[in-house]
Amino acid sequence: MQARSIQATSCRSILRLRAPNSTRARCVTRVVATCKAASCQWCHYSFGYNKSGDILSTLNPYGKAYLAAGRSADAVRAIEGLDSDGDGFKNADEIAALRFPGDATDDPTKVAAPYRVYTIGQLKSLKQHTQFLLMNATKSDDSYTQYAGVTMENLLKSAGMQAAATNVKVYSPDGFSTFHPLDAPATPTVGMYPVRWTYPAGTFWYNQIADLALNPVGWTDYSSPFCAGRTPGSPITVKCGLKLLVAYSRDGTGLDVLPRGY
Ligand SMILES: [Ca+2]
Ligand SMILES: [Ca+2]
Repeated sequence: MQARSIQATSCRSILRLRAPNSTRARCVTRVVATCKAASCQWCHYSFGYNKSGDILSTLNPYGKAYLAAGRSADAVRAIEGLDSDGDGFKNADEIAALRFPGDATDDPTKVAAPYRVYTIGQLKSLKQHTQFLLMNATKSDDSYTQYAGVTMENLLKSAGMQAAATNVKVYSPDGFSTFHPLDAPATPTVGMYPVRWTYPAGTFWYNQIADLALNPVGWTDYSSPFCAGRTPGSPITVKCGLKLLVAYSRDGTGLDVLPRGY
């Protein structure tokens, strides 16, 4: 399992580096003064969801070289001997070392931070947490859904979080990231989700206009079996409260994982 996970990390990194918008995850760290909300804004403040703007401004040197070479598997090979970011290491050597060939501050001499890989079985051996909530999305449908997993707080405790730790940053395989303070600041901001926090209890709302099962232009999926028996306006009770959760199942079904080999 661990070996496969390492392989997966490698492939995902290569894919991320091959993507023209590969700078998102790294740049949010370095331009945090500009992109305060999330890494989405690194591309979309200059290249919008409506595809307007200057997409070249979102590319790092490796992305620009990849674009110039034709954005293909052949393009990756064509530029592998270049040192796109000018840090003294060829692109291929950086990719092989799981470093970033478009980031001059990152190179194969850097030592990876300590990490721990969890299997699903190991996650299930930790204290479990289940919560039903409205998944309120911006670019896809909303849904009432029940998730099961481990709270981020308990996962970090299990992993041996350092006492001096103040926050975590969660990366998705495509490079997006979210920042989470361990504790809520004195003045929380919109969109900030602390780790050690119980979120306000929700209410179950139902509207036929919103129901995708009844209205093709609706926006809410009520198909979860955990919606059964709930009445509009009824409070949603979650044992131990809503938490920041590392979930592995949704409505009783395992969440998607990368296929073998990725
Ligand atoms: Ca380089
Ligand atoms: Ca580099």
